[in-house]
Amino acid sequence: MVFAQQSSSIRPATPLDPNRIRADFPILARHVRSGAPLAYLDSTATSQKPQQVLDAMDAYYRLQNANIHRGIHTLAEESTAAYESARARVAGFIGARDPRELIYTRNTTESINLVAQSWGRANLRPGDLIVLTEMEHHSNIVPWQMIAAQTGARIGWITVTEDGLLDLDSYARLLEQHPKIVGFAHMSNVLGTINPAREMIRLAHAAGALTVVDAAQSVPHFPVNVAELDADFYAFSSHKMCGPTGIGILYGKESLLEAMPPFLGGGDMIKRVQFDSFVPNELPHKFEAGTPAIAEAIGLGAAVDYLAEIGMDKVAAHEHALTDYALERLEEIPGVWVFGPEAVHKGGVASFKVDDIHAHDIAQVLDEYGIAVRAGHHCAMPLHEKFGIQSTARASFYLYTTFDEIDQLVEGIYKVKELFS
Ligand code: 7TS
Repeated sequence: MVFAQQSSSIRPATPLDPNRIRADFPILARHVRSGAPLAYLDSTATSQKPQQVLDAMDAYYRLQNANIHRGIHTLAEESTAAYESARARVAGFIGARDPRELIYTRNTTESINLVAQSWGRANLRPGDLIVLTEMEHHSNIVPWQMIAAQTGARIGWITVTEDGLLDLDSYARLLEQHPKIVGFAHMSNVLGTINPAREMIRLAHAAGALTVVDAAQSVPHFPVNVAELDADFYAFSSHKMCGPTGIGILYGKESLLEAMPPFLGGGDMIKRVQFDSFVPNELPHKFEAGTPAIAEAIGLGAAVDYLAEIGMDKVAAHEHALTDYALERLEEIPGVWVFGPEAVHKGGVASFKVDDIHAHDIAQVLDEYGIAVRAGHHCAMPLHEKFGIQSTARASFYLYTTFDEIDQLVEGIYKVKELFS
């Protein structure tokens, strides 16, 4: 039998008091299963939402609800102003020069599909090279496989090293073949690796390629500035950054978006329609066909205000302290192996295996103790295949995560080991 040891790990300093932050998140007070306090360690899949976001959406539906860009009555004007104000605040949050460079989509997945279909159909020819990395989420793989099949383009892969970093030599070799576009995750949702985005974009541009960055795990977790990064396209989801589901962002440089054909057709995205033709609308509306997720955009605006008020540098430092502590504590447990690089290269993600116990069994036992982790391939099957791993359990951290929850996880893993020994 294996017992939890009294840990000698020291809790690193953090600029945030997660217990104060937790007061903003009603769901975190829940108890689950047999009454265990919830330890929500699945924020990489989706984050929890603070009262401020819930209130903004509730107030919108109670007081302002109307369709946008269509009416001249008071409610329509207020709804439109709130929807556009949220866009401007998100633009400020990521350092975009102009809110017109932000397209509302449903999520990261739709943002990347928009680039692949709209930019890809107009620009990719047979034999053209698309460069991706082996650590991508399916949402930055499948849209490119689809457009490659449609256009005859091919995909080349930046390899991942044994320690979970990108092999930049393999990137250099691919760049010598002059790819048209390079797509990569700013931070991996499995390994936690934070990739050197600025340098990778600089190298892509020097080789004449555009870049599309999957920012699903970066914008929620550390400060980003798209203008400094010089990113061409930058895609992320509201639901992972304290906002509601159903809304995401595609940032694109104005000149690129201007030149791209519309993605979806319908109302709002046109200036004029005749029986035989249409004239697309101005940016950003050209890419926003139909009635959008208005309350959700307003919720995303409130989420961005919430995170900005706390300070993304503090969120990042808190998660870094948690990750340091979690990796140290997990590695104390006999038979536990953590996937990915050392803490210094990593955001708040720990994907792990325990002996040869199946990840779903781990997650199920942990759930009995109130601990929510994800188990599986985390929508990165090629990465798991490369490393010969079926699945891992994954704990992930956010601004409301406490050191006590990590201790709770460690205790839970000892219980798992006990049960399966
Ligand atoms: N890219 C990365 C790096 C992600 O982590 C995710 C979601 C996506 C893209 C897709 O985001 P969506 O909002 O369009 O679905 N990641 C996860 C995860 O790790 N577990 O559940 C969803």
